[in-house]
Amino acid sequence: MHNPQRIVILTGAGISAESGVPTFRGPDGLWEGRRVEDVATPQAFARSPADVQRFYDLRRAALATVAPNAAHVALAKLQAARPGAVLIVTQNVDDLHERGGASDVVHMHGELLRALCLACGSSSAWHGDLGGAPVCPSCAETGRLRPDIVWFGEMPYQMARIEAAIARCDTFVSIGTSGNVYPAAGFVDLARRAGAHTLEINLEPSLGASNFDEVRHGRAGTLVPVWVDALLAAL
Ligand code: BJW
Repeated sequence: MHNPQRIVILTGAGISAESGVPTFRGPDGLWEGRRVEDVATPQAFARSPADVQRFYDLRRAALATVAPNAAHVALAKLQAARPGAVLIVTQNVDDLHERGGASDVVHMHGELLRALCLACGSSSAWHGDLGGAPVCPSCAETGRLRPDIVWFGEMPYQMARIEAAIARCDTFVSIGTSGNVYPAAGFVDLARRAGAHTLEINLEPSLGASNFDEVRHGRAGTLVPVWVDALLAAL
């Protein structure tokens, strides 16, 4: 791993934890006693749209109160130092990679700050609440906007681009994800098949930790800058 040319970095909720964004499966990972698997589904939205809109309205509002941490900033520094060589694929729906300075981020599970119109299919930047039946900025229909988030059973975004990048990467790094959710949890296997060096950086061993060539366990805000600085020093 002295001079990697093509790096794919997968991030999960753990990278934003030190910014104050709760993870999904940690001790604070329940929302009013419900698991994310019971709220983040098209079925839950069809059953109780107001409830699900409130879940996301609260998280969207909370996003304005948090800031990127040292791990987000370090990954942005790596991307800037190696233009075109580093793809960040995040499962997170927050915008902390972008606010940390990253330029090329794939949000495979969507974005809190976008709304998807069920009438016309367009995705629009959205910073306010979605509860209360707002109007779609594209087609002017009322009450047809939902969070532009990938729920269980829905296809994650940009899978072709992600899989192509992993198939030709020489380094794959997974940061702050528990390995519970597919297809992201399977990316390490694709990377190994491509012959890449695989590294996990996580607070504790993830479900798939044994599939990585190298594991570093601890806080992302500490370990990610150390990894990035060592990589940049070796160039
Ligand atoms: C730190 C830290 C610090 C803390 N420093 N680390 C049976 C078997 C296999 C698959 C399936 C199955 N049944 C159904 C499926 C498929 C399903 C799935 O995987 N279900 C599982 C529950 C089994 N997946 C889907 O439905 C996906 N779509 C799909 O598969 O489409 C078909 C397809 C076919 C073929 C190819 C491609 C696709 C869609 C998944 C949508 C996930 N959506 C969510 C919610 C929406 C977003 C939102 O509301 O915010 O996305 S679920 C939730 O989990 C969220 C996250 O992005 C995702 C992953 O969570 P993450 O990031 O790993 O967070 P945590 O909390 O689990 O872990 C945090 C980690 O950080 C922990 O390990 C901590 O230790 C660590 N940590 N502090 C470093 N300071």
